[in-house]
Amino acid sequence: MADLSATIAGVRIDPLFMNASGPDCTTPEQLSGLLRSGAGAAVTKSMTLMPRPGNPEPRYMDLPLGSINSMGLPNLGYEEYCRLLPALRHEGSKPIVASVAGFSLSDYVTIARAASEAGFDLIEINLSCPNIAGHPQVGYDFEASDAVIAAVRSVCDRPLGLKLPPYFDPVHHEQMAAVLRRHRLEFLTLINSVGNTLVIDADSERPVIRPRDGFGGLGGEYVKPVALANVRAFHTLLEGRVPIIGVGGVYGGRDAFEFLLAGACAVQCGTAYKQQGTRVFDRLAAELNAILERKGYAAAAAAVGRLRALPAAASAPA
Ligand code: RRO
Repeated sequence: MADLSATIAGVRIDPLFMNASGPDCTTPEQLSGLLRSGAGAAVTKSMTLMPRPGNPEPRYMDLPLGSINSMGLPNLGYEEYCRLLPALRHEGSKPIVASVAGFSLSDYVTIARAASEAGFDLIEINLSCPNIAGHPQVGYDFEASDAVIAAVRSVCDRPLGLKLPPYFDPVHHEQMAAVLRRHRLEFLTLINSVGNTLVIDADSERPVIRPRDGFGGLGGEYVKPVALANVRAFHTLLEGRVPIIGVGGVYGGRDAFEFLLAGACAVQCGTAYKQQGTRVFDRLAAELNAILERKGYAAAAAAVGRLRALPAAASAPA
């Protein structure tokens, strides 16, 4: 059996799989189910200052190769998640990750401080919710991101990380990496759904989800190459110094192995968890173990960032 653990800021995640903040991690029952499953950690739905019912339905749709959502941050509010934490601890010793969202700098500070004081094992600051009208994704504004990171860092004693949106241009990878180098961060989670996509049902001639005229975040197989590229870009730009949790299109052990090669040390699962439930985690661990054993890796950690270069091209005949 290969060692499937990851360690982030001293927090051991074994196996290295967890749910992505998003589907089915809002209620105490859902979080308990994750803690009792084969996942190595559980992540909460992004929590806001006040409880929210979220956007009108339909707001999630399975697609042939993934999903689209415009959930609109339905959650119980940060005070309830902080209150629930001691009871969730009774489900076992797995790390519990608080996902934090906000509509202002002061929201982020209030919630991050409370989550840190409550004792969540890791705090993941969501800078990339694509689905709230009038609130652009913070991660696409580098100055605003810098300000949020500085402010939450100053009130957060627990390991702190960011969940970033996908970037599509190397200039943006470099600009965000420059921001990240200015701060102490224990991890990055890459990537959130690809925001503001539109899926149309040709039969009904309508969008498949209701909110925001059908615009929503795309997940699943569609986004895996985007996610791998973002993991690779930040792993390279930050010289492997900041642990990365990869997310986007993980359905099997082979997908997870690709994320390890790109530079992730742990992996989250969003659409596949939504579609298959908690049993997905046992399958992911078994499949990743089989790949690592077949390839002679004693530990998942040994594969992190080990993407090989293509061999040099044969020189053209003179
Ligand atoms: O709740 C959502 O609509 C949502 C969030 Br907070 C997020 O970060 N990413 C996403 O795809 N949906």
